[in-house]
Amino acid sequence: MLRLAANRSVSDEEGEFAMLRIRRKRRPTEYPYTALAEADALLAADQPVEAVRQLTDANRAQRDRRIEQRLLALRHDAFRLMRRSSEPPAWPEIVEDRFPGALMPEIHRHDLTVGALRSAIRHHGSILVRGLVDRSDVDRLVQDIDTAFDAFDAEANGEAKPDLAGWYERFDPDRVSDRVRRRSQGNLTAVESPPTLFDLIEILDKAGIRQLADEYFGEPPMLLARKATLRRIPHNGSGGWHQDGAFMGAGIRSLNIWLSLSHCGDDAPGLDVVGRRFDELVQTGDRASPKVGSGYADWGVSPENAEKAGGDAIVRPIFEAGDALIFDHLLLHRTGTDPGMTKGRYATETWLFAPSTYGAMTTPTATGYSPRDQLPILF
Ligand SMILES: O=C(O)CCC(=O)C(=O)O
Repeated sequence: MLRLAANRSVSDEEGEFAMLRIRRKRRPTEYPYTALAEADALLAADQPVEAVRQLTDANRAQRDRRIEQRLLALRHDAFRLMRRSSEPPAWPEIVEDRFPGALMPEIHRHDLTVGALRSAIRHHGSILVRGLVDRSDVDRLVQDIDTAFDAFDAEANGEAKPDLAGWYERFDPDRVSDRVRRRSQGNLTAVESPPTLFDLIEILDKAGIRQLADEYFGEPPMLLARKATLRRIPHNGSGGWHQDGAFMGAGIRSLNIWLSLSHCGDDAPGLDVVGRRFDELVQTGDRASPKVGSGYADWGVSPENAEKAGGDAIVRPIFEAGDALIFDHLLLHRTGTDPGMTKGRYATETWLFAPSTYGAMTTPTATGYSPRDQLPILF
């Protein structure tokens, strides 16, 4: 018998190749490979949205980390491949104020319509929606956030924890976020935990957010991958006044679904909000402005300028778990803290975006890199 390498014969090698062939042949007939192969075929046929829909159905029926990872990659591909108009749909010019006198209009989830949303944002800057998400979904997201943070920490400390596999995965297209600093402030990017992202999208869908955002924008919403955030901030967590449009681009169309996952605003950090509509950016770049979120000081607004812009209209609502504040990139706000607070707070921040306004989010440079680009992906 022909010897190939120490202690290996042709029949050994043939046996291995045969096993490989069997494994390869068997793959497409087993879950999740069947579902993944179908999604690949749809992507090759230029149907990424259908591929995301089918993989979502498959994962809903049987959760699988490989599907959740592939879904994220597909969402990213889908935005890059989609044919986008650069003409934003016309918005109504005249919008009635349905909440005269309110600093922060407040409604129950059952009354959340596109008319109420548009009216509140156009005239007051935001809308507080009570009970947007129910208790079991709140519990699921809190558990997901804890697991995602554990997975991030395990990876950062070089610990192998097989039970946490897939719960933290670096999203490579984001080449700029300082993950360690964000984590130290109690923040993790939602797309970097594909199982959490899956649940978050499912839960917001169930709450009617997809349809609402679609009607509001007049086009299907995209999700801003660099900006969607899981928050587990400590009792003394803080953040300065800002408008997100200062670093995303003031000319975009956006909606942030800020979802509280624990009681906050009195004993735990909530949100301070200027209860007014701004149609443009207020003065930034003040030397006194603190560093905020993933932004830089020149995007923040100093307390003095915030006070000047809306001092008599600053509100700090009390949120219960499941309540949401919906606003856009022009709302002036900050994390609302007091030295006497004793509890931490869980929340998610989901920024949705109208794809026809992508041009206003990019500032082309010689290298092609745009620091404003928050990496939209299919929602
Ligand atoms: O959760 C927080 O404390 C800050 C939220 C925020 O700044 C935002 O949603 O843009």
